[in-house]
Amino acid sequence: MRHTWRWFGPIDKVSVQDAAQAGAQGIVSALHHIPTGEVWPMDQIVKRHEEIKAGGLIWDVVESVPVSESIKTQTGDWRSHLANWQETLRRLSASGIRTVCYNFMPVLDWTRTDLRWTARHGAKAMRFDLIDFVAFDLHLLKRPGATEDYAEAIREKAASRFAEMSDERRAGLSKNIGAGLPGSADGYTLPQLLELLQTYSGITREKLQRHLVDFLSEVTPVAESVGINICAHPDDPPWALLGLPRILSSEEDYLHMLNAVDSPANGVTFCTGSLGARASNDLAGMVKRLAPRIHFVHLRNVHREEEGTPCSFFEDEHLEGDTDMVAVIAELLAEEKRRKAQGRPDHQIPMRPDHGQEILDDLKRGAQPGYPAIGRLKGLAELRGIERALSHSKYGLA
Ligand code: DNO
Repeated sequence: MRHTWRWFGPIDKVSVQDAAQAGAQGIVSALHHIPTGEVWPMDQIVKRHEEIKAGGLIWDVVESVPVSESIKTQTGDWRSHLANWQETLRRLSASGIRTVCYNFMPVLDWTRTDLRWTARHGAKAMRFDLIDFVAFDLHLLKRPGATEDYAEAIREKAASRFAEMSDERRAGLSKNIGAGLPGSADGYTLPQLLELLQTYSGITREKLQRHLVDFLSEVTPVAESVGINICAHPDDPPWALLGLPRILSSEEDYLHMLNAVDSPANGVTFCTGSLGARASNDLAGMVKRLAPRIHFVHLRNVHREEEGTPCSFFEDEHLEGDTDMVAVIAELLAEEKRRKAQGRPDHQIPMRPDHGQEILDDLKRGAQPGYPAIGRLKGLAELRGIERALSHSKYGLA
């Protein structure tokens, strides 16, 4: 695998050089300052390449070129946004990029209720608390129709949780959920969020799935012609939120999108952290079955705190939690071997240690939530260790 590391650009408190010291071979980045829907200016793309080179690495993967809400709902300027997305692909290809990640989650990108929850030994981890989330939906956002989405027992728990919550916690919850986490396209105030939810009122799961297929039918031929692999990130968490449909949460969802636009360029960002929050997802099996179309991998582990879906979960250490990381990596290595035998130019699959708990000096650095230096370094080191052992010529799988 190619070991990559997410860098948010010059604002990131963890530098490219830090990433190189941590063992990364390449960088994952995006032009987060360009408004969603616009074409990425070539000079800005070139500048980002140069910033990364100055730190001693190269820009391998783009995460993400955001897909606008207009494209997802097929309203307003969506056709020009689509043309801009295609043009951005052409420009990225001209600059040497071969892998572009995106997601198709309506309104909210990845969602957590706690950004710095205290885990073992005082480490800080991200967490999703189902009851807090429902309390937010029912009592802070006050989304019309929300009551029908939850069973009575959950509503009762949420009501008493909300009653006990301090004003500070209430404000923090709204910020964590509405304002967008690092890498999300946009952040919203509660009234803006409610308004945006309205724009999805007629959009069922099936309709959103059709819109994804329409999007892919337009962008995949361009990706293919310029030698880029595009790869859809799963929903995080992998279930419907705030009454919005989510359509990339399971193997079945992925098979639907891959079969609908059956080109090798149309692929998957396999994020074990996102998919792992859904107990019915068999991650190693999914890697095995989706393998030829996996273009990018996020390795992260979650610990599900209760049975069933949806559930509360927290982001565990990379080798702890509910995902069998050894099994996942073994399947990925098997795929790399197959690709090599087939002569595929993309036989080395880019992966990044996704997120990390804040530990040691991370607790003082104040990096982007989920993206500390040492917590990720530790994750990368552990994951690399598994890879090295499994591919050892004498003691490994080979
Ligand atoms: C969180 C990330 C997401 C991801 C986007 C991809 O850490 O995995 O922000 O980058 O959903 O488009």
